[in-house]
Amino acid sequence: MKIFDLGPSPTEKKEENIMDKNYYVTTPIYYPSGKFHIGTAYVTTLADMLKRLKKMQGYDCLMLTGVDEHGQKIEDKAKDENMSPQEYVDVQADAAKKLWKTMKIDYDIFMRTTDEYHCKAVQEIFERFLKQGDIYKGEYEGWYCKPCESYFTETQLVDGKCPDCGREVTKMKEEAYFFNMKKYADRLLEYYNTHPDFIKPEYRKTEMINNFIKPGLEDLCVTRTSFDWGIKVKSDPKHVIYVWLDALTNYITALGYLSDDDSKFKKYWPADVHLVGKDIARFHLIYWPIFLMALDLPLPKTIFVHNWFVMKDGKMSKSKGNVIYPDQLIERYGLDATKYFLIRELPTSQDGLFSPEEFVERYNFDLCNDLSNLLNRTISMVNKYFDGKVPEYKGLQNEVDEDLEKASKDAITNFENEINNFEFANSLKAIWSYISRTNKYIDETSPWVLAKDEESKEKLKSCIYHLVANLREIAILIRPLMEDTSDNMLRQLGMSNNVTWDSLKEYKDIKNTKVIEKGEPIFMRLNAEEEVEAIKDMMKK
Ligand code: ME8
Repeated sequence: MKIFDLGPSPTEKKEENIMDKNYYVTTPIYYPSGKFHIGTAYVTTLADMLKRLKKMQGYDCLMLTGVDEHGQKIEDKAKDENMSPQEYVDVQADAAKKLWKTMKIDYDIFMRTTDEYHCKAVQEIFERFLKQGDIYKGEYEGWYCKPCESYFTETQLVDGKCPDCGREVTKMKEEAYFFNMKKYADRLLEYYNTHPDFIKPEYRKTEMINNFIKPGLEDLCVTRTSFDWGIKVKSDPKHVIYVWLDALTNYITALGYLSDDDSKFKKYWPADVHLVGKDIARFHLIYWPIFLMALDLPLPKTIFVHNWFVMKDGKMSKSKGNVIYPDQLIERYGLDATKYFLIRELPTSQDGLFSPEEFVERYNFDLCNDLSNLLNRTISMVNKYFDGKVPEYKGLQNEVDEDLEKASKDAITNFENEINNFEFANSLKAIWSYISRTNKYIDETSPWVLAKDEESKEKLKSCIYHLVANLREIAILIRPLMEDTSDNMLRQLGMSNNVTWDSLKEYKDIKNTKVIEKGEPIFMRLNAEEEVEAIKDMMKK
């Protein structure tokens, strides 16, 4: 029985539009320069959540992540470690994969830019740009930021320092190839203006226009001769291709673009969403679309720019001793609590704060008090009043039931709306306000009072049914982010974990269900003081 209409399911949509059944989500490919902290783990967690959600909704999904292995930074790092660059990146790529395994990240492709098929495609793309006249040879003189591997003009510097990372820059001159960005500036602006979903959130578009496009796009230097570790220009091998041209194209080479088998490219391109951090917005919102225009390829449907996790004393850095790594949190508090915190605490409008106090508070209030206790109280009442057997749906007994069912419907709509608006922290807020509403329902209906009077038996059945139905719905809603918790909840409720997004339509259909005899807390209350100290210790290590 369908109780509310979620619109056509993707399976129904398939017939209408064959393109709609695919979903391609990407993370940036990481610099393999050491352990990933919680900030860097954020975007992969988010991509994984979106992929799992779309998968539950019936889409054919593909998630791409990987490592960005070329460039001077990597060459230098390898030297520091007494390794060849290839040895260094091999070790780092394994470490990245290990973390994603710990975090149960369900990626489909792990890109390594040192892979031969990628290098070959990048070389071909470069030659095509040369042939088309988009790339020309010249001489470059400018202010170079080594960590960012970027040149800047005098006017782009901020207080004489790199505008991206704030570090020292040096004056350098070299023969180089340039990409004629100016040629595409008007087309890019036109594209921004005619595609409102292209850049999210909207304010990032304004930043690009005001800071880079309006003042006049500079042509981009796309080769280097000052180092070796990169993809060589086929027709002029003393030049190495600029790491960003190499890295950005991974989104299409990973799908087999320019390879013998480009079936994935045909199926999944253009990407539904590229997720990128604010520091790399310019590369994705300006250079990448221009490269794609030059290749005559469609642009990704959306590029979502996220903010950063910062600490009370500013950016995370080893020298400040304020770095926190996801595996440390996972080991002590579990995967789902860690992922919940990451998505819940990073708003779309500003940076998010990581503090040990906040982490412990979210754990104790949201996960333990609100969610875990709701499950526990419900299971114990089903056992106490009905020997563990969940009563069947009894219809609405009163206004409170009516209000609760409306809340159930709203929770799904609100969650989906927030996701569609790229408000991921708010999407969790929507679920948790539903959890609070359900907790309040227990107080409003006072089942322990209903249980005393035989005449209110039907009301008691309805009350317990609603609690179980809400918990089942909550388990489905949190599933894209917290699958283990969702599994655990469904198991305790005596239900199958074989659920899809469409299962949300079965709110009134729960039948023949028996909950477990004794509920098991899914999150145990933490001793706040002790745990705040424990997290502070992790940061010092
Ligand atoms: O930028 N909070 O790689 P990367 C949130 N190789 N996100 C953070 C963060 C923080 N504190 N610190 C870093 C690169 N990030 C390039 C990408 S894509 C074609 C090439 C994010 O390893 C950062 O914003 O430096 C970026 O999105 C991601 O971590 C990887 O950063």
